[in-house]
Amino acid sequence: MVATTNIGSTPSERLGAVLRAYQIESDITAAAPLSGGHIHRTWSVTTADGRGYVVQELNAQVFRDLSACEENLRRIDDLFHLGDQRRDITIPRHLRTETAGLHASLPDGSVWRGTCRVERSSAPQAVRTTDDASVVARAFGTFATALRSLPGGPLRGTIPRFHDFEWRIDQLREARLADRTGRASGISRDLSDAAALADELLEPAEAIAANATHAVHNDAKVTNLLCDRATGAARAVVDLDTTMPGSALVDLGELIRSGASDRAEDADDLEAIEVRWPVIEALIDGFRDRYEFSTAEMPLIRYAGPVLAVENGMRFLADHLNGDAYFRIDRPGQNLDRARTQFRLAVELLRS
Ligand code: GN1
Ligand code: MG
Repeated sequence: MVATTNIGSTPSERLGAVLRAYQIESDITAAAPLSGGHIHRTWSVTTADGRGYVVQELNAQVFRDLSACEENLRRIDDLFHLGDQRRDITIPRHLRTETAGLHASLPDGSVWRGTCRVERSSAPQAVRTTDDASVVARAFGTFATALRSLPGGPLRGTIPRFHDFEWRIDQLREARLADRTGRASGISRDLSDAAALADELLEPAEAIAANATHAVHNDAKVTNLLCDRATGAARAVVDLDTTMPGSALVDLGELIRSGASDRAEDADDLEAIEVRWPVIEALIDGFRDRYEFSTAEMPLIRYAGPVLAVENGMRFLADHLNGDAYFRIDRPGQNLDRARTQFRLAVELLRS
């Protein structure tokens, strides 16, 4: 169900229109963009009555089935807010429109989603210590286990073939052949690195996909957890649009590829990228502390990080070839740097 409302032209007028769609009439006193996501645009908004919200303008090119997202999010919201609340993590509570919809659409065609802000929390930019690693991995393990008790059958798929490794290989090959931006000849070394790594990891990637039988987060980057600013304790798992059937090994792999190094995802000093084995161990132990892998999954744990690094690397490289149409960039060459970082991480992770 989508609500419409009048819209102004400046950003804060648009944000005001979004809040009114959620029946929030109090004036906005502060609004700040939240950086980090590559797909949606996100703002933190404070109103005159002292309340805080997070609103997102959704990228409907990437999420083409917004009704699947909305249905899933409603069920996940109910699980965390109406069901058993004794877990040590939650998710931000979704705002509802007058007709109880989660999405609000403005007359300019934009579609929005809002949640209550989780106060006194922030997303850590990186895992600094093994203790940080345990906190974040336990939180995502708890999230995956909580989803096992979701009533009402499987969640809907929100993006088709999202973690289909072989399809990501095909997409990269197509991008190289189409060469829409003429960039292919300048990155032949990266393309051959990608091909070699993809070849090495195709078999474990397919074994991981064969275990894709439960609802998981599917984008379990370490920055998708909000932690208490004072204590560092996990508070809320965020960025739930891709929570759909998948493999918990994918979530663990995302944690490893995003937490293994203390360098940024788009670092350009590749030589400085080192993987921190004690951190990786803490990520694996923390996740397993809260989520029980099957015996078939256990031998695949060691491949989870490299598989997800290469999968993301292939996606970044394909997007670089396609003219940066999918992942938002702040500077030219950023998707190429992101791809190189992922391939470098995979090589380091495979040294074990
Ligand atoms: C995207 O928007 P964000 O940063 O949460 C992407 C993930 C990638 C990630 C890489 C829907 O997530 O799959 O792993 O970038 N999300 C989508 O940082 O494609
Ligand atoms: Mg995401």
